[in-house]
Amino acid sequence: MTRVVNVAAAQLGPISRDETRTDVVARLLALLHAAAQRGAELVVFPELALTTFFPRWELADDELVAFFEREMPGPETKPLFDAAAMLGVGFHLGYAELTPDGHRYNTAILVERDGSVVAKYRKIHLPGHEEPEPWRPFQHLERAYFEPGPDAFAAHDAFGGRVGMAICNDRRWSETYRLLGLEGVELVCIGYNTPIHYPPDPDQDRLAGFHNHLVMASGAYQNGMWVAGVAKGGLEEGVEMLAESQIIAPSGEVVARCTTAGDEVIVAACDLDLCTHYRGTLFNFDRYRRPELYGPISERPRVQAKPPAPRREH
Ligand code: CDV
Repeated sequence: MTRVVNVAAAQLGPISRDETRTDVVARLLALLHAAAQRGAELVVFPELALTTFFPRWELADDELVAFFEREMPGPETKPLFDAAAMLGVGFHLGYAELTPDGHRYNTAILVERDGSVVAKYRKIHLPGHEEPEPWRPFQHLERAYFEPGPDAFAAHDAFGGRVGMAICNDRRWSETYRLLGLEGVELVCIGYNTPIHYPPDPDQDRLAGFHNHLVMASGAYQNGMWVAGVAKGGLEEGVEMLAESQIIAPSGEVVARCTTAGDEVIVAACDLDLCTHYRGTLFNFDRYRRPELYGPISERPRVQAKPPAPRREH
């Protein structure tokens, strides 16, 4: 018996600052229904999918909390859970989480086809800066607005397989996929918000799409897992965001890819048993890895190169 899961990447186009949660949830519902009509069982939404990408601004505390969810589901997001249960379609959703004791995380949840929350993941690798940097054309204040997730990458038994989650910048780090792979993850859901312009080194701008594909495809191949990478793309509040959502097989091949920078659904039949082809052969972790020699990966680097000064624009 094959274990094929029909996975949808539900890419979002830009969300403006004045769009309400209700407006955005209506867009998510339209994508969920479109995905269900195409046979999807799991719909992957992007990082921070309920609002505009607010870390681009320096915000006062009262402005900031307006972008956060105190409960999940809450009154505005409940229709998504109800629709999921009614359609029998699960989803993965990124949002800004404010805990009852005041912690702020960049979070994603995995919801099963009956509308129940299977698992929560809080972003481990937070990019950007802690303080406003006025030289930048826009800010990236994730390190000011969120605490790093305290929990390790994990595998969850869901959708007939082992599913993992990572968020945006996590996808650039090989440790993310390897740790998920060691947990037996067969499909990893990754939402992202990636400004194409990278102010500390604008030479990287032209490579944004290439790097996005490179890291997710190599992570899939080197760990024998499916990767669903899903963007919030397009021109959002004056900042061009990378789209190029894609679903990648354990072979490293892209099996479905968005062709717009707007709201768009792509669907792929993901055979989870393909993972064992790679993990049972070339990437047989137990047989071929040499973990006794990998200690420095989990220690702080002993020799640290001095980081370069940011290449500011004039
Ligand atoms: N939301 C993100 O984590 N964005 C980063 C940008 C800042 C490089 C990313 O890795 O795409």
